[in-house]
Amino acid sequence: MEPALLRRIARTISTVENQAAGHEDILGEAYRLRRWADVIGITGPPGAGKSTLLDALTAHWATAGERIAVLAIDPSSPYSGGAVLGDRIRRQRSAGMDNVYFRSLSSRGHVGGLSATATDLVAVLSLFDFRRVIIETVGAGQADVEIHELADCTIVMTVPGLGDGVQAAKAGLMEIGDLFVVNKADMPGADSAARTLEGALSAAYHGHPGVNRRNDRTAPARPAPAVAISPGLAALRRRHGDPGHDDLTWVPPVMQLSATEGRNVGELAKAIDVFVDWSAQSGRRAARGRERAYAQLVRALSGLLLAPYVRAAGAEELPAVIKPWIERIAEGNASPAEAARALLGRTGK
Ligand SMILES: Nc1nc2c(ncn2[C@@H]2O[C@H](COP(=O)(O)OP(=O)(O)OP(=O)(O)O)[C@@H](O)[C@H]2O)c(=O)[nH]1
Ligand SMILES: [Mg+2]
Repeated sequence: MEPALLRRIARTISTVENQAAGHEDILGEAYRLRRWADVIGITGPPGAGKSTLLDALTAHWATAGERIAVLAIDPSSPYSGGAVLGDRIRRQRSAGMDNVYFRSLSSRGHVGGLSATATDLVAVLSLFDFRRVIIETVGAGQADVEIHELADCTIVMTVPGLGDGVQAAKAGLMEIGDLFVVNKADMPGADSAARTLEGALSAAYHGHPGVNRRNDRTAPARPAPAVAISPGLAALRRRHGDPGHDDLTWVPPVMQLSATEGRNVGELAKAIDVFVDWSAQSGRRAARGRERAYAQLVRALSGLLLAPYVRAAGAEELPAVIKPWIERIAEGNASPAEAARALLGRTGK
């Protein structure tokens, strides 16, 4: 990308982040785009090789001429400041590549939460013709859960010797994966880790890995397990389809690769495309989009509704409209719920 374009992207993003003049027009345009960049989330335990894979995938797509953005979530530890980020992000292959844009994002201090900010960022990057946005998260903590609401495709990564995938199950990662990767396949134990993961997945999914069509002759003729449906299984079926009802369902594949050697990275890139296509065809992408829109609308509404009552950041003074009610509550002359109803009645006029 030319320096002028890079500056324009940076300027546009800052305008939106700082809610400076013109940010509403930019978002207005971005949210009217028919299709955004595909958001690829990479998650897994610390040290699994997420950054190395992110770098390899980015280089793979950028070499093919695609414009790729990388969003790095800085954990903002109060102890280490931002210094951790430099260590966590390895960009050997994609660094300096022309069509790669890199942006770090602190996990703290976002009005309306990290995913609100990240969603706006994806929208804005889509204005600049980015084909994909890749996000790495550690797979633990609230920030990660939020980011997964945004991902169009989530890659869950594990490595041999972590108790063979049990670790992933424990961390609640089994539920969010669209694709599973056993990284460091250049080391012993990858086969057994992959088999254990496949075993765990086959207990919840029906069919062969990848796209399954109803009456698919290649799918093993195995009846769907006749167990009572747990909330977890119900969530998986909402996400990947129910073989009893849907024409198109998805069974997450387990792939072995070596991010450092670049082995199977091209195959993973292909699998991501297959999943994203399935997701669009089966209506899952649209369904996720509606869930996202719902969460964003609720956030936007609460922001607007609360604005007259919220104390400005750093200010001592309470907004005049709520002062008398604060006194009444503090003196035992009204309950908070009564005060809230009275205040809303007032603004409703
Ligand atoms: N042998 C081998 N080592 C790998 C592979 N992929 C990554 N590594 C190494 O594993 C270590 C951690 O890699 P990172 O990519 O930083 O892992 P990460 O998951 O991003 O780590 P955090 O961000 O700290 O959670 C580095 O020393 C990598 O070189 C692989 O395929 N094989
Ligand atoms: Mg990392």
